[in-house]
Amino acid sequence: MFRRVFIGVGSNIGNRRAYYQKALDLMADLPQTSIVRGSSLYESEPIGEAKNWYVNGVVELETGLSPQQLLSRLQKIELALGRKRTALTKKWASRIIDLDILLFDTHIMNEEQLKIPHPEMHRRRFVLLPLSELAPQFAHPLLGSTVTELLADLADDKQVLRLPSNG
Ligand code: PH2
Ligand code: MG
Ligand code: MG
Repeated sequence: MFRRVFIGVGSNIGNRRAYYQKALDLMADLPQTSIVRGSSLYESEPIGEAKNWYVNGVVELETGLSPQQLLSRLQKIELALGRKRTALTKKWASRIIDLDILLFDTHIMNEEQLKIPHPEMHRRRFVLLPLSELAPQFAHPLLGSTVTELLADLADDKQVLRLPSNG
């Protein structure tokens, strides 16, 4: 059975757009998985201690992988792109690439290694803005509000700026 999944993508070190594109290419190569659509890219003010601004976006996948299988594949892609293991343990550290499962259909999971929906997604403009391009009416499985509603209620005042698509 194929599931509709949304992945949050972020990079704030080095050639951020190149890492972003490479991550997309590697996700497209995953077994039983295809990319449905990608959002525009955004440049976003960092939340947390990192100083570099991020390039952020959201990618919609269709996958026959389980949530655990997908998580482990995404972690392999992060490492293949050169993300350091130390950065995996430091929550707010800068990173070459960060691939987060935001939504996995309407699944709810609350395991130590994998919480779905992503526990911070409804509080982050850099997630909700790109997600609203792809799935504005998608209801958050725990909160019931749509992405559009979450965006309207958002307290996050950090800047999130859409990048030109060819720039
Ligand atoms: N990711 C974080 C912490 N802070 N800030 C922005 N703007 N974008 C991110 O992707 C991001 C962040 C932890 O994953
Ligand atoms: Mg993250
Ligand atoms: Mg992550």
